[in-house]
This record gives sequence, structure tokens and C-alpha cells, in this order.
Amino acid sequence: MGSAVSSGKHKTIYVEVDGEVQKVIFSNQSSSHVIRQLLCTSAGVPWQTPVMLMDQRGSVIATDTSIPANSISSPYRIIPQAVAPISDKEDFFQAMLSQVSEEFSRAFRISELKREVSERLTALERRVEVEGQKVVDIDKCKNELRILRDELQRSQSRLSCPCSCFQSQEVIRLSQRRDLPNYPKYTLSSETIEALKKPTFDVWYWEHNEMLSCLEFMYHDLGLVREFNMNPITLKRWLLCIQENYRTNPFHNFRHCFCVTQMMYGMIHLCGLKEQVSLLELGVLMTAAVCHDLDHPGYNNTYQINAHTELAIRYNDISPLENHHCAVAFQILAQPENNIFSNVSPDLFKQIRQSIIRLILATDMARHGDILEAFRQVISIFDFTNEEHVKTLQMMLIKCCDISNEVRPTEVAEPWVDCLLEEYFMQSDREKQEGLPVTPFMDRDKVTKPKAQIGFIKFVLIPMFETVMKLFPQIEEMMVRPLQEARDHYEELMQLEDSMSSGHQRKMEAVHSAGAKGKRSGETA
Ligand code: 0WF
Ligand code: ZN
Repeated sequence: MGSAVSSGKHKTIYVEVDGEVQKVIFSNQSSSHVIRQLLCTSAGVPWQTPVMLMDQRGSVIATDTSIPANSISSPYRIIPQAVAPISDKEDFFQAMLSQVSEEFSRAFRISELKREVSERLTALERRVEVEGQKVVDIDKCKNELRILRDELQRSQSRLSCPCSCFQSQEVIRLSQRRDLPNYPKYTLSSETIEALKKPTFDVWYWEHNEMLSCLEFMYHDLGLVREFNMNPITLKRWLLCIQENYRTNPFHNFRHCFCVTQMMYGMIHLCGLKEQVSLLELGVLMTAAVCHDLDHPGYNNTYQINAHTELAIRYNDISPLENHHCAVAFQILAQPENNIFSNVSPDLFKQIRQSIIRLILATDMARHGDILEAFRQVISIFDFTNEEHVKTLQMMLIKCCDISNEVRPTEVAEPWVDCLLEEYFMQSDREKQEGLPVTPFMDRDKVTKPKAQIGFIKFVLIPMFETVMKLFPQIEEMMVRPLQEARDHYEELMQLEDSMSSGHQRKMEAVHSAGAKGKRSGETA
């Protein structure tokens, strides 16, 4: 006798129930428990009921994947076994068991469905890409994609667990499969395209969808889509997934990601980098900028380390946040539907990965002095064909872009300081509550906007941009000068604050001394 009817992944057997023949289909990987449950369902008895399977001659058949084949004309009989009386506890336990196993078999069916949907989506995407011109075909594909996505979403919502225990902390927003990302395609005007290349670009004007379109445009415009043979739909989906994996912190949010990437795009143009470095290096710069703060929790490394957070423990206090941003970036790229580098060779992918990691890790301000010094060492002998020199330059560029708000016009830059202070104050309030050390520049009782900015502009931003200016003198007018203006602006603001507070102080002293005089001379209010 051969084994049950097998069609690749599935087996089919026939059983007779109340004189009717039923077809039972199960997966080759089903456990005997799942098979017995299927038999119970066919027999119309509760799932935990012990059942026996008999062939036409009365022989007992094992209820596992080795069930021998039968035909519709010689169906098996399902014999439910008499259930011995069981205690309430056992009953409860059985019910729990059956529920758990039901969950497992459902999860298994869903994972199979997901795999199948995923395979079909990939095939369909290929068609959309290859047959890009055939509108009718695309519409057909889109319809199919929609049906598949709806089916997948239905099955995922069936699986959803109220306590979120299925959601691993790092993949919260990573696993949603989608067809064509649904952000509308904006046609960027020629003014916007020109403005996008400059540090004066108004980053507050745009909604998320528009920023996504701008980022997408930058990848096409720089020739990265062609260079890495990116699927344009994957690029859209990746960007959408990136946006979803930035949290809504006051400062470290998707708009900050956009700012940093737009500044990188601006510097690439301003410094004429297309003529100096390879497209591989430009792709790494842009992608590191896009990913550099992914899933930032809004509390900095000092907090992570002092509070012994999960991230600090995982990364042994070594740049916990930056390591996390990298990890999330590569979890996203590990999803085939979000992998913009899926068409590059494994060797090239490895190289891209190493470079992106290097750049994201370089954004930890704790390494600021070391990286700046390393760059200073090579400036006078800088050679664009020297890999080490270019690596150091790339690190400097991402660092510049990351903290470049003050290079922008005052009306664009200043709101960012408010956002950052809001985030800092949340941290210092929490540190006070938890009895942790508080960084003075984060303390709402100690810091003001000009106080926070003057030192940062004078001792961090200007020295860094002036160093880069030695290699790219063209940034003086567009980047260094605005920084000097920002410094002057905050110094004026500081003087104003000082004079106001000394005026206030004098008034208060006058009030106090008047009160004291009054008291001394026996006056009453
Ligand atoms: C508020 C101020 C500050 N100002 C900025 O423009 C800016 C841009 N990025 N960042 C900024 N911080 C940080 C976000 C995460 C890392 C960098 N901070 C800096 C601090 C108050 O004050 C100083 C001043 C001098 C030296 C070091 C920190
Ligand atoms: Zn950042």
C-alpha cells in the first residue's frame, strides 16, 4: 500500500462520517495532534476527543503523516473513543491544551499562507517591474496584489495577540507586507528640485508623504537606483518602512532623518562629490543618513547607560543607540520586500553593510573628538583614491549633516532647538524621578536656548565645518557663514535675556528693599 495522496506539501485522505465521505487534507509537516484534531472536526466531535482511524478491514491506522493512501471508494472510519470521566482541572487543562494547539496550527497555516503570498507578491512585483509599460497588466497585478494583501491582513489580524507577545521589540513595524506603497506620487516642481539641493531648503513645509517623495527623488536623481539595480517599488516600500520605524519623538523623528539626508544630498552637490567619489560611496552616505537614528527612543546614550536599559545591556554600554539604529536598519533590509540592495552581489552587499555600520556608529557624539582629529590628520594630504581617506571623509560628512540644523536659516533652525530641548527636558525629568545623574544642558532649571546653542556652535559646529572647509572651500558661504550668523544671533539673544533678567533682578531688589523699608518704618500694604 502506498502513502496517502500527496501533492507536494499536502496529503489527502478520505473518511466516512455518518454515511458521507469527506476529504481530509493536511500538511506533510502536521503533527499527529493536528491530524487528530482534523479528524475530530470531520467526525463532529470536540477537538480533544481521542479518536481511532480504521480501514475497511477493521485494521487500526496510525494517525500521523504516514497514514496510507486510500480512495474515495474505500474511506477510513473515524471511531471516537469513550472518554473516561475527568476532573474539572483536567478538563480545564485539556481545553487549554487544545486552545494552544489550535493557536499553533492556526499560526502554522498563517505562516504557510504568508510564505505563499510572499512568493506570489515577489513574482507579481517582477511582472510590474518588467512590464512597466503595460498599464492593463499592471492594473491586473494591482488587483491581485490587493486581494492577496487583504487576505494576508485578515489572517494576520486573526493571529494578533492582545498582549503583543508575538511582537519582538525590534521588529514591531517591520513585518507588514504591502503592495505598492500608498503614498501618493508627488511631482516635484523644478523649484523644489533646485531648492532640495541647498541648505536653505525649508524642512518644515513638507508633510511626511512629500518628504518620502523627495527622498525617493534623491535616490533616482543621484543615479543610485540604476547603480544598485534597485527595484523602484522596493525603494518606495523601503522608504515607507523607514518612516514607520522612526518614533514620534520631539526631535529624533522622521523629519530629523529627512533633514540629515537632505543636507547630505545638498553637500554632495555643493562639494561636487559626484565627481570625486564612486556611486557606491554616495549610496552608502545617503542610506546611512536615512537610517542613522532609526527607532530612537528619545533618551540618549547617557540615560541608556545610567539606567541600565535593555539597549545598554545588549551593547555593553558601547554606543547603544547607534548600534540599535544599525540593527534596525539591517532588520529592515533583511526583509526581501524592503531590500533596496537585493540585486547586488553578496560581496558588494557585505561591503555596503560594513560601510553603513561604520557611518551610523560615527554619529555617536562621544567619538566626536577622535573622528575630527583623524580627519584633520589627512586633510593636508587628502587623496580621493585613498580608501582610508574617503572613509574618514564619509564619517565627517554624516556627522556634519547630523548636527547641521544651525547651518539652516534662523526660522528653520530655531524650532529644532525647541524640539531638542523638549526631548532633553523629558529625559532630565525622568532622570530626576529615577535618581539618576542629570546632564546640566538638559536640565530645564539650568539651560536656555542661547545658553545651549552658543557653546555648541562655537566649540563644536564652527570648528568642525571650518575643518571640512579646508577640503571644500565652497562650503564657506553656504554653511560656515550661516553658523557664524547663528552664533551672533544667539549671543544677542543671550544679552537680551541677561539684560532682561538683570532688569528683573533690579526690580525685584527694589521691591524687596521697598518692602524692607516699609517694614522698618512700620508701613502696611
Ligand atoms: C541643544 C544643544 C544642541 N544644539 C543643536 O543644534 C544640536 C544638533 N544636534 N544636537 C544638538 N544639540 C545633538 C542631538 C544629539 C547629539 C547632538 N545641545 C548641545 C549641548 C546642548 O550643549 C553642548 C555645548 C557644547 C558642547 C557640547 C554640548
Ligand atoms: Zn541624528
